[in-house]
Amino acid sequence: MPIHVPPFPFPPNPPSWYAGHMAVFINDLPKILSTTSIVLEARDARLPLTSVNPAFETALQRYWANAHLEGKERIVVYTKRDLAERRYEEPLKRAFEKYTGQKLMFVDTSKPGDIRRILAAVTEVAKEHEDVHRRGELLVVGMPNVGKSTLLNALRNSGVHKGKAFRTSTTAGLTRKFTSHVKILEKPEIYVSDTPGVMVPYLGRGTAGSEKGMKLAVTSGIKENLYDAELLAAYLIHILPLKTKMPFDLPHPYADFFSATETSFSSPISVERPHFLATLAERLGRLKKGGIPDTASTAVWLIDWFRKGGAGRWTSDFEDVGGVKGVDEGVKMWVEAGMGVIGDEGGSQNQEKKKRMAERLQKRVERWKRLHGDRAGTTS
Ligand SMILES: Nc1nc2c(ncn2[C@@H]2O[C@H](COP(=O)(O)OP(=O)(O)OP(=O)(O)O)[C@@H](O)[C@H]2O)c(=O)[nH]1
Ligand SMILES: [Mg+2]
Repeated sequence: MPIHVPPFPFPPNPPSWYAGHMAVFINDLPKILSTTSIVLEARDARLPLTSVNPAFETALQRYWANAHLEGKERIVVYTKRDLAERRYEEPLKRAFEKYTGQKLMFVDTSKPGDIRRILAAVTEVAKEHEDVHRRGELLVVGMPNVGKSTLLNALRNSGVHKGKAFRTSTTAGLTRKFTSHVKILEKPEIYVSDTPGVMVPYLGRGTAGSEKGMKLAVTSGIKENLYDAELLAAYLIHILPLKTKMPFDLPHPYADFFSATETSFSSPISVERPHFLATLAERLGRLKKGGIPDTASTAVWLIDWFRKGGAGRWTSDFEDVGGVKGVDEGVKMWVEAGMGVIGDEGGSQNQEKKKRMAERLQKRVERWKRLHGDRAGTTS
């Protein structure tokens, strides 16, 4: 029997998270780019489109296009390859090359072989431009928690056999300051700079914006506690059956969900009807006084389980175009729609709003610098 999946009741007004340190970094980016020879843009392989921040694209186009400095290159790296579906890699490579000219690489930062491939690509670029840049200056950029600091530590370990230089965390937003000048290779000489993850200031209107936020939240790409855990768990429960083919053998939580929902799928799943969470809470023995299932703590457990790959490999963003066979079409549509840049409706009111927003951001930049000092030479 085909499963009819009703739409998820997304919450209105998706929260975004554009912290002071992000505004500071974007503000300083032109200056930083002037001394950078290689930009390593990190994205999350589970969310090939959602994890792209158009701010970097804009900055590169604006500040590198007329820089009169040859030998500047960008390398796009999708991290967390171990958690994503491998069959998406080749179609994504082809589509991105075709529609954006970007050459993609995929990496599991814990795999030395993957890290050696990235280091080889970086070395090749540095060598190619040695006559222009005596040494390579690499800047990593990307959305929060995609694995920028981990990737730099791994490159350094592979290149100069040294330990961790950058702090890492399972939650988004650890790196808050620009940290420059860490050597990752002797010959050719290559130095790297770590940067704070930068979110998009506005996730977008309606379901599309809400879903973007939820996807980032379930993959820990957005500040913890912006979303209620039970709401996120409900979203997870909603998307997992669409993506994963699992045997229906209990005690797999998805199997529980599947059998629970098959009988109740005719009405929309709502956060108030947490069948699956209650079943799972019982199975996990997470009970409150009187034997009542503790769905709140079970929701946290479920999200953690998913983030660690419990549901298996998972790649999103192409559901609307039929999954992996629709990658070409999905990337094409996304590029034509402006690569995730949220609509510029034009008009004087909009211009006015933009101006006010820019002024507010500038104030936040100044305040953050007053409180935390300037970026140069600081570490976090
Ligand atoms: N499974 C998996 N986890 C990874 C990979 N790379 C990084 N991580 C994990 O992702 C989490 C975030 O890593 P960080 O290096 O702190 O991420 P970041 O991009 O520097 O984050 P911010 O500084 O907050 O922007 C950590 O728990 C890492 O262990 C990977 O390839 N696979
Ligand atoms: Mg970091």
